[in-house]
Amino acid sequence: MSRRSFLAWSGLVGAGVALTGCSPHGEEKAKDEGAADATPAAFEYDSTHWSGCHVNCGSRCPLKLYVKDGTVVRVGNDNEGTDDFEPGGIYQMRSCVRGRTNRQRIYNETRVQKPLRRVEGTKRGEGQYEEISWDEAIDQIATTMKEIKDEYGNDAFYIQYGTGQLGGTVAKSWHPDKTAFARLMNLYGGYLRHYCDYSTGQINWELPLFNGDAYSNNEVTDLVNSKNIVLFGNNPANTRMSGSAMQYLITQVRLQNPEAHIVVVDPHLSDTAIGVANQWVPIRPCTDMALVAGMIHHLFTEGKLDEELIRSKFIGFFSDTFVEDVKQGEPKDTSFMGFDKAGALVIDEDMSYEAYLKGTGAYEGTGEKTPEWAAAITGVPADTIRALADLFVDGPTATIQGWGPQRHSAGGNNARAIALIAAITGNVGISGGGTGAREAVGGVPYKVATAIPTFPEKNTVDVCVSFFDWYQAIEDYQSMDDATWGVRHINEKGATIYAEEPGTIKLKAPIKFIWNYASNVMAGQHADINDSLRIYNLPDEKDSGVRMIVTVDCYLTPTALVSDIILPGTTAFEEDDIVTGGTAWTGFVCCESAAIDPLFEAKPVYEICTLIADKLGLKDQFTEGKSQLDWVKWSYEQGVEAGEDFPATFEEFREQGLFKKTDQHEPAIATDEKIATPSGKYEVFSKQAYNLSKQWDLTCGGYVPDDGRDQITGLPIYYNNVEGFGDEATKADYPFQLIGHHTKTRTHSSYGNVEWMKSVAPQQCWINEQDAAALGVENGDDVIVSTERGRSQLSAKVTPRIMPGVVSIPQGAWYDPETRDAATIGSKDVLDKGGCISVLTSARPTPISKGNGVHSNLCKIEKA
Ligand SMILES: Nc1nc2c(c(=O)[nH]1)N[C@H]1C(S)=C(S)[C@@H](COP(=O)(O)OP(=O)(O)OC[C@H]3O[C@@H](n4cnc5c(=O)[nH]c(N)nc54)[C@H](O)[C@@H]3O)O[C@H]1N2
Ligand SMILES: Nc1nc2c(c(=O)[nH]1)N[C@H]1C(S)=C(S)[C@@H](COP(=O)(O)OP(=O)(O)OC[C@H]3O[C@@H](n4cnc5c(=O)[nH]c(N)nc54)[C@H](O)[C@@H]3O)O[C@H]1N2
Ligand code: SF4
Ligand SMILES: [Mo]
Repeated sequence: MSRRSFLAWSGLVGAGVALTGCSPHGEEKAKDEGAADATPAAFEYDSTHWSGCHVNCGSRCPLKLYVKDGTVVRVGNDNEGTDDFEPGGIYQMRSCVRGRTNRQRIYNETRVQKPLRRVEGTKRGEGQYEEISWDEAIDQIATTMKEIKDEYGNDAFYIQYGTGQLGGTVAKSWHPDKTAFARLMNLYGGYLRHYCDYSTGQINWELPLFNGDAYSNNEVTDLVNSKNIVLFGNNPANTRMSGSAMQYLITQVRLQNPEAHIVVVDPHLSDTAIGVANQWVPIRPCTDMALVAGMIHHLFTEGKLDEELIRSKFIGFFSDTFVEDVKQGEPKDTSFMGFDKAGALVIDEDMSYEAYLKGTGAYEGTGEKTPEWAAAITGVPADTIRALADLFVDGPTATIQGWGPQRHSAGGNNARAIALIAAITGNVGISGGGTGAREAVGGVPYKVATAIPTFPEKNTVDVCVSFFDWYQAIEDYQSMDDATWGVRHINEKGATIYAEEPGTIKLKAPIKFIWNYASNVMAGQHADINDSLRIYNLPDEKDSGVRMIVTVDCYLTPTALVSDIILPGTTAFEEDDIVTGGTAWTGFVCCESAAIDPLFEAKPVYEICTLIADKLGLKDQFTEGKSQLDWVKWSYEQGVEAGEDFPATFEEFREQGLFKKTDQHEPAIATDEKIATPSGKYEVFSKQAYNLSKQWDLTCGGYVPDDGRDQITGLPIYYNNVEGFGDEATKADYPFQLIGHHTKTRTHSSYGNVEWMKSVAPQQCWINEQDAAALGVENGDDVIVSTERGRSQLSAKVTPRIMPGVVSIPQGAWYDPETRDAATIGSKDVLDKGGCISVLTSARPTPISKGNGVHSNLCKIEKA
């Protein structure tokens, strides 16, 4: 049956055609479908099924699949409801164009068809696999798990970050602690957990140093009340593309608030800037904190700041109260960073923001932070800085930061500084203003269960690592403690706790076993692929080297190819599940029914975990007698119990599939009544951060060179960060700042194997016209981009839409080395021909959050 569906589909595009390799046919087909839109009768189907796009753009759009003879013949979107954007309106949860291309994901040439095992004696990354049966695969996995548990205990197991099935409930892949694997592993005694994620690595911990909260902001619908809207590195035109999401909302804001002055501060002229902004302020990557200092210097010297507000609600700004101020900011217990049990870390010099602005006190000799000073660093003209600053005191002014600014080697200081300009100008807690965090998108949630129970209380592993640092736990777990790598305690509720004494929280075992479910992290979305390959191929010894990597994915991704066992996973369209979402005044729940049977030998992850549980003697506990569909029903029942107005029977609920609701609430306004910092005030100077700077070993136990380039600073100031604008030494060989924006054709690496998407916007390195001219590079020329870590080839997009000195490679393209030869695996000289930025990025952890500063890179460009 499955095989037949597959062939039937290939018949649709021309028999014998390589499905992803042949764009001409794909394109023709795309045109046919366009024509079909005008004449719906042009395609035939015998059933429709609600399903959804579960990848991690976050929107989880419902999709309607049309099936004929067991083959998906069309993927449509939500076409029920209206197009009205208003309180009480139920508008369509329309998917983006990627979602509509899912036939090319279901019937993709790269699908994993059978369980595969790495050929013995070959290296991870070489790509040599043999087919094995499901029985053999499950047996080998369970046997290895038992061995590892006996030798190392549960600390040696890791569930990798993976978001390809973020939208699922039973099939959920993110958060890893809410997955079927977490349920299985907790029943088995537990696994090493990680804190935070690739999205918000720095802002999550470092914005709260200033205001106690990384995520609250005014609901996006409130932007109709703003006089000015300033977006720092926020590009919803790319990152929130669904018809129900932010891009739609901000377009509505443009229409409904035509007077608003919208500014986008971004190194590249993003589609958001083009689509809705009045002004683009090009800025050098990771210099926003210098821009903010220049702005505040201007406002302060012009007397435009409200001194009373600052004295009552902020600490660490003024020199005269500084020493007393910071006493209030002392972390009181281990729920805060930098707890100083002995009370030894006393400050008696002036480290206030005022001193910083003036270049006095602790900052003697650093000069005044005038707009001219900021201009030299940021590349933003001083007059533009002054005019931008004035917008914040002529409000209400909304401040929103995307997560680009924080994904840098000093990104936490960016995040804090952007929130500082919003708060210090009195824009927090008012309609039309906002906190400077990312926008809040609202929504009216359905109270169904969105994850199966996972028994975290059974997890015996009480320490956790940063999401970004698992690689070090393969190579040298003994170097990892709280003061070197930010290892933390984790309690039954999953809350992380800091050390009472620096250096006392340690890992107990190396990572020996990794589950990769719906994750392309390990040879895709992490960083420094070459060094990662070296780490994956370390010999399996007592204290280092991984023993087994198991990947469950639909596709033979670069990460699958570093695994020992690859298991064919079903796509979301081949299983039953339930998904929720919504924005502004709406919410939806979609009860999804498998549109087709699993292709080839693919299995749903719940079934895979059940098979393993069975081998481990845990089947009954794992399933509680429930099938996947029973869990979907259970989720529905939770909704009924919580009072949702659902049909009386699950069968009717499932039959209808998509439910939407609405309310008429006023846009939520983020308040500053309760600030969850130690002082309860805005901490311009963070004593927590200052203490860490004294307590922590910023070389990460010797992993990072002792070059003073990683700093933890009490104030959110600009410093000469790793591979930043001021890194003159590295710039001698690698003169360009390289960032990597999230692009429209993919969600990370997902959809990266869809020919229709590739044909719309090929993978290209954005480079300014002046820079290209100097290099003799023309639009469309192939270039090789290299950093100290690797080389990648792709074509150049020569454009005025990126500032000179900066280049950007859209992140998420599939790593495609010119050779997978065993002898050169992990070599920096191997050329990647996929345009994959992760060959170029650095795995050096950020100083406070131990996260991913992957937008901070210096590179050189050569014509290929
Ligand atoms: N189409 C699509 N949508 C997605 C995703 C995807 O891969 N594809 N991924 C989803 C996920 S999981 C996430 S976390 C979000 C990611 O959302 P973001 O993290 O916000 O996306 P980025 O593109 O990394 O960064 C946003 C902007 O910041 C700019 N930028 C980079 N560095 C700086 C800086 O130092 N200062 C300033 N001012 N700007 C800077 C970039 O040029 C970019 O335009 O998007 C989500 N949506
Ligand atoms: N340089 C750089 N790196 C980055 C970022 C950046 O901005 N720059 N952004 C980071 C961010 S914000 C994030 S969130 C991460 C995302 O990193 P990942 O979570 O790895 O995201 P994807 O690349 O989308 O990989 C998802 C995987 O799930 C698989 N998958 C999709 N659907 C299914 C399914 O139904 N079943 C199964 N079994 N598998 C499925 C896909 O094939 C794919 O291999 O990347 C991070 N990496
Ligand atoms: S990728 Fe597109 S279809 Fe999928 S959830 Fe995101 S916006 Fe929706
Ligand atoms: Mo993300």
